[in-house]
Amino acid sequence: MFEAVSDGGEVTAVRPFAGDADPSPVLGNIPGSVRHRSRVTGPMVRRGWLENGPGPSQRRGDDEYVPVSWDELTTLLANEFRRVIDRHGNSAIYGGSYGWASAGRFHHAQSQVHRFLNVLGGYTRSVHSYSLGATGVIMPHVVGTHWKLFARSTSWENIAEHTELLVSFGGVPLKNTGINHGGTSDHPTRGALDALRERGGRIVSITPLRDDVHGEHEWIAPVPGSDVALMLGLAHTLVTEGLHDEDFLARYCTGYDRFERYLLGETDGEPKSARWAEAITGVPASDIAALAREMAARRTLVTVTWSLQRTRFGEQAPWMGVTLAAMLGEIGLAGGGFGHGYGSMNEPGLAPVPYPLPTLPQGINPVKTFIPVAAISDMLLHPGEEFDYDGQRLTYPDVKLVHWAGGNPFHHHQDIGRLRRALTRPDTIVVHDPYWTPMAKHADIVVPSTTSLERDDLSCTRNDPLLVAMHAAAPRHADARDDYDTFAAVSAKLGVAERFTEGRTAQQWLEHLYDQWRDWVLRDGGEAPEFGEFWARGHVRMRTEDGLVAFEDFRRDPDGHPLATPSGRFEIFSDTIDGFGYDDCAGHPRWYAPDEWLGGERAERYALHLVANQPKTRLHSQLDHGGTSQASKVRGREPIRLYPADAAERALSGGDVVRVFNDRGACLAGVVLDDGVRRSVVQLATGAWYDPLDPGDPNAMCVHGNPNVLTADVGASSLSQGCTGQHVLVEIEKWTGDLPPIRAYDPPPVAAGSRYSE
Ligand SMILES: Nc1nc2c(c(=O)[nH]1)N[C@H]1C(S)=C(S)[C@@H](COP(=O)(O)OP(=O)(O)OC[C@H]3O[C@@H](n4cnc5c(=O)[nH]c(N)nc54)[C@H](O)[C@@H]3O)O[C@H]1N2
Ligand SMILES: Nc1nc2c(c(=O)[nH]1)N[C@H]1C(S)=C(S)[C@@H](COP(=O)(O)OP(=O)(O)OC[C@H]3O[C@@H](n4cnc5c(=O)[nH]c(N)nc54)[C@H](O)[C@@H]3O)O[C@H]1N2
Ligand SMILES: [Mo]
Repeated sequence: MFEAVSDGGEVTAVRPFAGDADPSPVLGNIPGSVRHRSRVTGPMVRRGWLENGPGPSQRRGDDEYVPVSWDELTTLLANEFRRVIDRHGNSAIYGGSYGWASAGRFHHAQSQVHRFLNVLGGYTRSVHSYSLGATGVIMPHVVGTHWKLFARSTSWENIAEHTELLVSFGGVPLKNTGINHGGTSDHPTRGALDALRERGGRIVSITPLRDDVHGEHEWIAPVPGSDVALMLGLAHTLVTEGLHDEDFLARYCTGYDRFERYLLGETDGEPKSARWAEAITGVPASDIAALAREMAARRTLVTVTWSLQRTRFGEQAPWMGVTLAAMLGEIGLAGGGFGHGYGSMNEPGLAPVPYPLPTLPQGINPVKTFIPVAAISDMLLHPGEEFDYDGQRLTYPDVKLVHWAGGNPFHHHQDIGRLRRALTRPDTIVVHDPYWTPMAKHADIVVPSTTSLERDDLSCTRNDPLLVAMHAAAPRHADARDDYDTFAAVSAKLGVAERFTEGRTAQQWLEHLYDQWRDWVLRDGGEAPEFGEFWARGHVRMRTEDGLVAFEDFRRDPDGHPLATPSGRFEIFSDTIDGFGYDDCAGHPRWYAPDEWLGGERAERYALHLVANQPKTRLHSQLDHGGTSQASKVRGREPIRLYPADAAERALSGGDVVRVFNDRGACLAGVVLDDGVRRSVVQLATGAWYDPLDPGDPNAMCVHGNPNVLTADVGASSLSQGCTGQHVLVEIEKWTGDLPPIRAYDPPPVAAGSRYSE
């Protein structure tokens, strides 16, 4: 949350929200963003599509755009929806439209597009997120929920006061806690960790990057992707030394005994001892055993960041994390137990609001076809084929129209070369975005959206006490429109305007959603002013449930407050998952060696493990052209951090531009040396806008540094099919050719003297 200072139609400065203990540096990207040259200035249609009509095309990403009027654009859209629905049915529309778009409860792009497509009779949707693809499927089987693990987690105050030992897989990176969807008014993480240490608490951070925890802590850097082996080594020490809590395991868990047989090697002849773990993780067995003993001796919180499940076999780390915490027996006690996502977002540890938030109703989708969200390329490339998902055999639909509003698949999806081939298949691609992102440059119909800075809206999020009046800070840029207005206009052409708008203007919707929310507050015994007063005041404070301890009720009364699992207990062994018979996700957590890791054969060809984590300097790809993001670039390229000795072996120095490559693709990046990076690991954040050297070649090198030209497009497992973009093996070499210019933020070629500009 911030206050915008504007001048001449542009936001020129932002001030963090008053009272925010630790505002996010990402705010520095906002000034200058409204009128940036990468804005889409008006409705545009790809020339090939305009001239030849809908159909598969190799020209996407390498064509000229023709400006059209808003009336032409909405007519083209209405006709194309009618054609696709009449000829192919609603399941031929893919409207998953994954992405973060921007804050604001009413103008939220995904809610808008889903509501619109439901009014038209529905669409093929997507389930779960790139954030939590594996967790979203596994944790309901294991703990009966996934979102409550974050939204109703043990509070930061409680951790600061009671945790003696914080053992964090993935660290607690402050860089990520700047962010929460819907805006966030305070950032308590830094203060809580400092307070924990001042009290004598200790932090052990298990991660390839030392700066995943700020300040003093113990850093353990196992081979990336080997955390489950490390956890098993810890668990093995607990059992063999009699340090596990048998009462807890018997009372609150099911299936521990079957897991224990695996742990002790009774099922496969291989005890998962600390020594066994040392061979896989590179962490000395004595350190593993010592840590296990300390964990048993002190009030310990085991946390797992979301990054660990954004990998192949990603289900295993959170499952094994819960199992380890269950063996320690402190789940449900102050400062102890299990956490998932501390340091992944400014959500775990923050107090939730007890009633619903203002929400645009999305309507009902009568189409039952869906895909796991990260199966987008697979779906487009393999219509009619079957695949596994959470115990079901599903079939990919034959999608003709792809509709995206508020996301950037060129940021979020893996193996961009494959994605580009997939995007040649549909008849029509529609993209709403304020900016000429790479996805917009692959669209047939480009709808210029306003940014949240150009609209009035309401902002809030589940784990923040404030509901904020977002006053527009600048007039609409050029010929951009609110997505709501576009959908209303297309609905009108299709004769369903009343169902989409319910007769309300955007302003009336804000008041309506506010009034509905106000009723909930008043019924809860709280206070909230009338809309007019709220709007003038700027924000209103909501009640929050402070001081939560996760699973406290369950611990106190497991029969009265059972978990929503088949057994009502933590499922260390799940009969349900076991019954699926998958060879990549068994009935209990176990170690699987991935392909993209230093311990396998592939590392002989590509000897560096690339961690493609979240960027410190922006939110995903958003405002990559902004001040904070640009300040981090090295000769215009995304920084790649590496260990000095790894650089020396390749004759590289800080400031060099390198080619990062494997058999899927290549990108350029700028070297930053850092001895806080584990040996043989390199770190290249996501979010540099894809910038192909030759836009006509799907396998072109990205001259800017987008790691998703390198990542593998494979699901976490048959269970979840979750995104695995966090890890990939690469090699790097010095770039000795001419340095290609960065064209990522330039608009594509636009036809001159068009009908529209005349
Ligand atoms: N390799 C690798 N890949 C990853 C990850 C990883 O760890 N490694 N992480 C993944 C994760 S966790 C996530 S969440 C995804 C994020 O992927 P995305 O959410 O797709 O990324 P964003 O850059 O946030 O894209 C949001 C888009 O919405 C647009 N937008 C903003 N406001 C509006 C609006 O009002 N209307 C419209 N129509 N558009 C708007 C922005 O300009 C931007 O293009 O990436 C995933 N990809
Ligand atoms: N500044 C900023 N903050 C963000 C976002 C952003 O784009 N920018 N995106 C937000 C979103 S949508 C999400 S989903 C969350 C994502 O939250 P996460 O997925 O937790 O975030 P990452 O930064 O990808 O990863 C966190 C850390 O995990 C470590 N790590 C990677 N691989 C391994 C491994 O194999 N083992 C261990 N032990 N550690 C490993 C890395 O060092 C990395 O810094 O972040 C949110 N916060
Ligand atoms: Mo995410």
